[in-house]
Amino acid sequence: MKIDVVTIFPGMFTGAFAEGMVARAREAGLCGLAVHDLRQWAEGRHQVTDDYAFGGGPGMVMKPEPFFRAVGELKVPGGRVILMSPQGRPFRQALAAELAAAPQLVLLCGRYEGVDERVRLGLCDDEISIGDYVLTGGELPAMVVIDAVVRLLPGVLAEGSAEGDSFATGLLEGPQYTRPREFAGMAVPEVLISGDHGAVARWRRREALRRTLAMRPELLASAPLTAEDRKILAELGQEPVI
Ligand code: 9D3
Repeated sequence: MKIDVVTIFPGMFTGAFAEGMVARAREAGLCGLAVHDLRQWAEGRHQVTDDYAFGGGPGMVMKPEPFFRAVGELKVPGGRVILMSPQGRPFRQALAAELAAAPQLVLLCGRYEGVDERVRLGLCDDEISIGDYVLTGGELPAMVVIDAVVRLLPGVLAEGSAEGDSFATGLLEGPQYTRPREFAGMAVPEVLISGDHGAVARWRRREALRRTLAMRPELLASAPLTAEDRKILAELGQEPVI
């Protein structure tokens, strides 16, 4: 997988991917990441990438030509060109998994009031939003997409780690504990110290169901649930949520 980012603020990506899992994946040759300054494809001495909106109104619109030249140069066969945009498809774990199968992602980041519509119509395979809040540009969303996709690439995580992901199971994850056994007056639940692996697994499942019911009940509608899960949920529905 090769990821190419096109942005007028390439420096924003430096710190984000200088350390951590994406940096290690790059060092191990598991993915390539190149961040490109859109201005290199802009024209004139001032390398202008934006202009006034036709029809008037406040704010600037990003010009189409630099994006078309960038993609013309960067895209490889089978590559997916994605516009980061507040109007895009909501980014979820399933979309991250779909993107992880592509040979290349070209992520286009907008700024100002947006990007000329011809970029969306004539250049992009997808348009992605990371959620319903207003940011100042597509750079942070592109970093979010890169982080979520790169950890799914073969060899980046320990074998099997991605399968247990919350959202891959359709449920939130339950509580985790490490040493010490007692801290700030709070003890680690006895079952986790019992050595009874079956009891631990049942407890973890119950806690995952409890949390999902409390925090994200809408996830339960599409989570794959067993008859036993449904029984537990019925019981939890009676319990006061702490
Ligand atoms: C004036 C109307 N705004 C549209 C909602 C304009 C506008 C606001 C913010 C245009 C671009 C932006 C910058 N945001 C992004 O480029 C962006 C984004 C976001 O703001 N939220 C969630 N996901 C994304 S992906 C790209």
